[in-house]
Amino acid sequence: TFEAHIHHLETRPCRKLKDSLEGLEYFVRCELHLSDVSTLVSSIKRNAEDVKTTKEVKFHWFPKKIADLDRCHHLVTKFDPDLDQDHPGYRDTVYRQRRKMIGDIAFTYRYGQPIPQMEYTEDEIDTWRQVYGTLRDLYTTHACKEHLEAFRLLERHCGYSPDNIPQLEDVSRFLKERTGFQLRPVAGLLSARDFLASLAFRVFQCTQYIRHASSPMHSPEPDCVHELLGHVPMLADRTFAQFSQNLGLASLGASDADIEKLSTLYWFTVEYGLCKQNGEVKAYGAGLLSSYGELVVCSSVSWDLTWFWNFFVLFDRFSSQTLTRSYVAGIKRPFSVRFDPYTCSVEVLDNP
Ligand code: HBI
Ligand code: FE
Repeated sequence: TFEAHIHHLETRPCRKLKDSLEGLEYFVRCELHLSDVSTLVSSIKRNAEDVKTTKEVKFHWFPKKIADLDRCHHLVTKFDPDLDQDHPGYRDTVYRQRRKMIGDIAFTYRYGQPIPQMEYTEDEIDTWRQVYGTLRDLYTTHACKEHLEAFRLLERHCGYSPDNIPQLEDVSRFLKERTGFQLRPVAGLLSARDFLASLAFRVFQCTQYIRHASSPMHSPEPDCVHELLGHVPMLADRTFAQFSQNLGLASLGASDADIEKLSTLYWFTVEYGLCKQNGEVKAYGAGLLSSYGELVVCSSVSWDLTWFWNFFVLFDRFSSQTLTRSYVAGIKRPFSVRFDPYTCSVEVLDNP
């Protein structure tokens, strides 16, 4: 079964069979997946004398090479401090100016440039110190082993410490060596389509500003605490890196509805994923690992809840296999994509 949207339907007397009362011509304009066209046509053919079709192929533009990510910069402004009245920085013009200044660095950034170094203020480092100290203590008992292992390396090699906000360029170089992932700066919450597209190229779009000082333990939008403490350590794991890239590849050129599905999958794994290691519930989702309140409660979660089992299954084999089979297989595209690691570009293969 498949879905088709009829935009126009018209019947008119058949020109060939003018004298016959039965002969009608149907003129239909509809929208459907290219991969379903042949099924539709053959089912109509069973009832109609003759079927003529013209088609207009329509799918979303997507980046084909890594430098095309310069065009993937569409932000969702819902949670940014200029518009969201609940944002802790909404009434703080100094904060908003600072955040805008850091955001502008991301807007002018082009692929291939080094990520500009940030000089953070004492206040910003102070916010960092508070979250860092609190979360780091919790990791020992609450974080999955992949996160813990990467965190140790980041402290040794990348300037992760209570008194220093790591530089994105250093972190990017570290990840590149570990899993081929790299960072690029982004000005705020990116659209799901652009965000997922970057993952296809093993690029993680990373915010560089920090949350408001009045709320060190929580931020309504992604900030560098969320990215550096939550996402980055996981991206240093090979299996997780492959999983992330697969999500990204599945998103290229997908319909809006399929992007929505992939975002949901992303949400329940990359952001809020839990897993069981040596009989204990551990967090691997960045939303948990970067938020005190959520990290504390997640280990008291009852593992009997079946929906948590689903997270576990996804985590345990969250490499290509599970995803490709169970989820990505449900996403229909009139083409398939293949990543070429030598050129960091995507080959588009037309399905026959
Ligand atoms: N944008 N900067 C940024 N950071 C994220 O973690 C992020 C994003 N946009 C969308 C997103 N995450 C996901 O929640 C999914 O919608 C893909
Ligand atoms: Fe995130």
